[in-house]
Amino acid sequence: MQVRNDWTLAEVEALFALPFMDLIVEAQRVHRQFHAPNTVQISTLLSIKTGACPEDCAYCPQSVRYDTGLAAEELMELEAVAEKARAAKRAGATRFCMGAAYRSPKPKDLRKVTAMIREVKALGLETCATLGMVTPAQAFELKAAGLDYYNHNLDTSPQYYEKIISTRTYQDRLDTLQAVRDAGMNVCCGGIVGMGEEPADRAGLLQTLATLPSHPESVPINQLVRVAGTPLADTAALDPFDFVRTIAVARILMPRSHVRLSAGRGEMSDELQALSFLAGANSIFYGEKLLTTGNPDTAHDQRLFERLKIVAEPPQHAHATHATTQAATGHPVPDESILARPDTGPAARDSATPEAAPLAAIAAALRESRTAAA
Ligand code: SAM
Ligand code: DTB
Ligand code: SF4
Repeated sequence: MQVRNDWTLAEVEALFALPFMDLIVEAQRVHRQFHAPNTVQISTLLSIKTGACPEDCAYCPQSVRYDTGLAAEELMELEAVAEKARAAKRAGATRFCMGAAYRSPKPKDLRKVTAMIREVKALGLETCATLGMVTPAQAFELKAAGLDYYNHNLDTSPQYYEKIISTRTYQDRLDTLQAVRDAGMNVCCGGIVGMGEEPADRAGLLQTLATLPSHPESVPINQLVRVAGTPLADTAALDPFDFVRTIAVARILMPRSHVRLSAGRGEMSDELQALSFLAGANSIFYGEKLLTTGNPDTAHDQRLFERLKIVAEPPQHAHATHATTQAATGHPVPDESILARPDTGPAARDSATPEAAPLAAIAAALRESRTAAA
């Protein structure tokens, strides 16, 4: 059995159609096969260039086309970015994500951003950037500067996409993802739910992600942040259980990936976030701001982690060191982060990840568990 890249839409829709409890139990079972339980990866976002974006993404407060009251800001200076990255590290983040409101970066901007990447990397943080569309040459430039992850979202299903963005195509996005892959970077790619899409569109988004030649290492599931002035400002709220279902299905389809409980946490109860972790989310954005909108207070998040006994995942490049040293000494490796760390067992199981069960096996397991319970 393999981690699958051939999921059909019918299979994805069948997962969405499972009774909620069955879906969550199955997602948590898959989660524990592939990931350390109770462990969440912590990223911090910084908008390094804000607003005045020429694109027309209907959800986005940064588009120049919508009056959202947002003050545009030029590309930040290197030292200011480094200071924010140091603060994120002190607060416990292990990855620093730099976002820019570009359609695609211009050569002089890319030179400045690569300098930022070098600086952030030198702090011992994992680096991530989201700068819009990039060419293969630009992707190689970013990789050479030390960029670990490139975030570029598909946002929604191929069908619903044209209702949301007209200034670039779905294929443009797939081309950027291919360029990022070919340059040897980790791919961070997900979407937004709660944009008025149908359930079939959530299935279509996840099926597209799960049938990419290799799954994105990181899959952010954003709940739309409804910003006044954008065309989606008055969209009806998504049923929270449908949000959790989306997380659970992403977890089952892409078992090795980190699924990020991304934008929208500011409007979620602690209980809904806990349910999302139970459904297989194992990454968050941490810090009081996303790009332009709010995120929970760090103190609140730390308290939530304590209450749930969730611990922060060490950076991927530290995993080998962490696991190796622990195996050699028999003791967990201390970490300077202020967030708690696992005190039992290695945090990651990525060296010996078992394979995913196909849908037929999932269905059989569910039938068996129902019979056993009857
Ligand atoms: N400009 C670049 C681009 O679009 O590729 C990078 C920055 S853009 C803000 C990054 C992602 O943020 C978008 O693809 C979208 O998924 C997400 N995003 C933007 N506004 C959002 C909102 N109001 N709610 C949820 N997610 C949002
Ligand atoms: C992603 O999937 N979500 C983040 C990050 N990638 C760049 C952005 C969320 C933005 C939410 C709206 C804002 O703060 O502007
Ligand atoms: Fe621009 Fe990115 Fe916002 Fe679209 S999502 S308007 S490309 S900043």
